[in-house]
Amino acid sequence: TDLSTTIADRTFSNCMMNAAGVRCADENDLNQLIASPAGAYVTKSATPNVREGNPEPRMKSLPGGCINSMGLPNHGLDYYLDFVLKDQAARPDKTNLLSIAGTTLEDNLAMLHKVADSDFNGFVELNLSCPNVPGKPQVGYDFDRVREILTQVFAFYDKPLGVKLPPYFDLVHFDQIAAVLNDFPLTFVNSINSVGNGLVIDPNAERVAIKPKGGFGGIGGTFIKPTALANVRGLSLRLKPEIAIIGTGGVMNGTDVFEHILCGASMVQVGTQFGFEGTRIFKRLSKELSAIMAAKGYQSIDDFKGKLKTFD
Ligand code: RRO
Repeated sequence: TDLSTTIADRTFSNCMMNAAGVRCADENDLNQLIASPAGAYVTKSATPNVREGNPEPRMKSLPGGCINSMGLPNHGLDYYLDFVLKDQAARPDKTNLLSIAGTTLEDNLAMLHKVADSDFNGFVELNLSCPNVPGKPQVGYDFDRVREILTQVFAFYDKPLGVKLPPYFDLVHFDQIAAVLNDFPLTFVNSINSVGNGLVIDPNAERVAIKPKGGFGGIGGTFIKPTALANVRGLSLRLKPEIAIIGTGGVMNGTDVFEHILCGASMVQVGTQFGFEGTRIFKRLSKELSAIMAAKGYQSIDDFKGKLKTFD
């Protein structure tokens, strides 16, 4: 079976990759992704300068999931831009993703100018959905602000760019975000980031599980799959066809990947479970997805992408 996928004019040898933030913060992590069957990698969301992030403990694993309030710890844009430029020179046929997450519009514009002026020809994933920087709301929930940001970005940025979105929970919000996104030449949208500001507690200790923000943090893992699928499907039904969808959220096994693609995803990212298993997960998921496709007589992901059936 053929697990390759295409977004815009770029072909990826495998439709699975890491989700930003998980095992992608330094060269060692990124080199392991390059050596794996993943079809691409995305780098840890970058800010203009090095950031320490929030105080520890800032991540807690749970059965089937996790809560995090990392607070955007990263090596700064130059580190990731240097890495992707070197990799691009070594492997010119590969497309990878550079995630940026300025905490202000000015930071995002400054980083995008730097990327625009560089030789980078991969995809930028503009993160509009980090839930964990104290005092900074998730931009993706402010539709007018998203329009303002994209207006300023596309005034000068003309390389492939997508946005990482937070989960939406009302169909009216799907309508509203899609109406904004459809007004711009986006290459992709990635749904979803972690489900923001959940609270995990330890009943024995009668205490929260992580330190930042009084214990509130982004939730990933099995519990968020229905929300992720709803967002992939909801956006797939509303976005113009030129905008590809990357599906992220609750992917533990090949069936989960299959479901994301049925909902309309062209590429599927793995966060929490990739954190648990490391790069060996891509071999397992590839085997599991291939087995499902073979049993159904599907040769390529286009045979079922977006073809979810309803009762209507
Ligand atoms: O670093 C983080 O706290 C973080 C980010 Br930027 C994000 O986009 N999503 C998330 O769950 N954590």
